[in-house]
Amino acid sequence: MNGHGPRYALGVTTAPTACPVRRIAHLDMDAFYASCELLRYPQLKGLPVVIGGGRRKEDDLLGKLQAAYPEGEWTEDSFADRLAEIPVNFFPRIEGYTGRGVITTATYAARQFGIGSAMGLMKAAKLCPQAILLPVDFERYRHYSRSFKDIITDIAPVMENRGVDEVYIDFTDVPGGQREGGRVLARLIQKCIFDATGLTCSVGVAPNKLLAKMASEFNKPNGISIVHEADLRPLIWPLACRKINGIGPKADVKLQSHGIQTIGELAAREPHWLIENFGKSHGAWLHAAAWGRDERPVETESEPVSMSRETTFERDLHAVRDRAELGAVFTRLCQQVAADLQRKGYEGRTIGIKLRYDNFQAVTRDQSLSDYTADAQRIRQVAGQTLKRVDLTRRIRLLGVRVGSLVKAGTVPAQGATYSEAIANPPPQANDHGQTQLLFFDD
Ligand code: TTP
Ligand code: MG
Ligand code: MG
Repeated sequence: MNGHGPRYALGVTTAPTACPVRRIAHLDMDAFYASCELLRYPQLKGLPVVIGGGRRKEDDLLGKLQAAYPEGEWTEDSFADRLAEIPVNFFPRIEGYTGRGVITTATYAARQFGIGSAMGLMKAAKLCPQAILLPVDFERYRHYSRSFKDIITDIAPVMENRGVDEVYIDFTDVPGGQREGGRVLARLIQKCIFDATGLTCSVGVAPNKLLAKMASEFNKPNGISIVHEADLRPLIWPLACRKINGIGPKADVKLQSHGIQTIGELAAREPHWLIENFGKSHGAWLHAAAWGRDERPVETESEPVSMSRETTFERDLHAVRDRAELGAVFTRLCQQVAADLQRKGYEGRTIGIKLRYDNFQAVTRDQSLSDYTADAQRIRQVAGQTLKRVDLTRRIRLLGVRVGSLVKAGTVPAQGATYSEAIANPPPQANDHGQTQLLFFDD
């Protein structure tokens, strides 16, 4: 599994455009964590699957397979490549679950049984004992999160991150962004994300963020809904007030105590009444929201401050025993970061590595150069130096390469001395890991 993507500093804000018509999209991935899992276990498609809880002893799939097939058909080495072949009946079921774990999400098949996010696993076990239970793997979801967002910004650059599986996108000035109210561009983005990742998402396009966020839920999963101002009365007003992003359970209880159930009922209240009862700013906001008014801009992040690539191994690797494999992965990560930098037109002068050990402890090391680079070999060489400063006697779960202190390529004059970093940086500290220290540096 690979992860990559630029890191951004907060900054630039885009102001809403008066003309052409403002079209804002909200895109949300469908059953996100579960869909990421189904990419590696396609045999579970269409089945009730829930994601939650920690890794349990009884979830040891390889152990179960080896016990069932003692002829040595299933080995640790080939396991990662054969996940799609694991028979469905080997997957752990939720039945009999005891503990306090909660569900992060469930497939749409599981939702038919009334299972959903934030529900206790024990309750879910009662609703649908045959549901398959998989543990969470945040690194995997972060990887796909970065992938789908990169695809979006390649097509429509004004994107605001709203968490792991959703974004706002300003369609207003994007070619095709106005066609069919945004449907054409929404369809293109859906297709590009699906082609690249195999994941589906739902998109709502509307005059502003508030309405777009509601619209993206109208046709889940894998749907598109287009909302115009004129749709307010028929489409939005019949909805419960809770559908407005910003009206939480408490505010809803209070609204209900005043006999306000739907957004239409909220819209019918006089603004001064709302202000009297809910305070000046909240009351005014409630009124504006009920009338579908929202001027908030789509806030992009400014220039990336770093770009990185990382990979989580399907089995933990050892610096000496898996040296060739690790060396090859390391080189590939450097090449990928270099390609990312070149594609996006950046160079960096801080080169770093990240390691996560088998006990999940993570370490990072970096080194700064006196000049800027986007060259794979150079990144590899400097990243290799930083590896001397970490413990390589322990098994490694994840390896990452990062280039930071970025500038737009070509904006810094070339330096005469290439290796003056030897002066700028103290030599790597003494390494007491003996035989492993030459790893990666001599190939
Ligand atoms: P959501 O977008 O709310 O849900 P979803 O993507 O699973 O399903 P939908 O098709 O309805 O959009 O959340 C995104 C991910 O965030 C979800 O896959 C898991 C995680 N999450 C939690 O861990 N806990 C929660 O309570 C919720 C709501 C989500
Ligand atoms: Mg989602
Ligand atoms: Mg979401």
